[in-house]
Amino acid sequence: MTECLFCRIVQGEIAADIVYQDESVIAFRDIQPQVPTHVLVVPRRHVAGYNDLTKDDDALLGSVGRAAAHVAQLEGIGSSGYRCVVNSGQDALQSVPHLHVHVLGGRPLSWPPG
Ligand code: DGP
Repeated sequence: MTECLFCRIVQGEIAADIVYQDESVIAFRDIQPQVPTHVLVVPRRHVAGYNDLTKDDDALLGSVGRAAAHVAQLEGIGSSGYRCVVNSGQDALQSVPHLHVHVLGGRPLSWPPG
């Protein structure tokens, strides 16, 4: 059994509130939402993070990006605005080593981030 938390969600071993899925990605609500809309878009195939991307992942990254925009539309924040965040490594507080895009919105967001 895989030890990767998000691989286990992808495989259905751990429950999640799934808002969208297709052949390449799965999108589910973050368990600790930081804003009114907080969804994680995760590739089904395990990639640990941005530092691990190779040319073979170009299509995968495109699928994740398009899915994030689609999720924003589904969640009703596509027009009002939203932020896509990928935390990478210790200083960025990446806590789950499986690539994921945070789709954040539902209220005006400040800049720069903390
Ligand atoms: P990051 O810190 O960028 O690696 O974000 C990981 C996010 O994953 C964090 O916001 C909390 C969320 N998370 C952690 N465990 C679970 C879980 O079991 N289920 C769900 N839905 N989200 C989780």
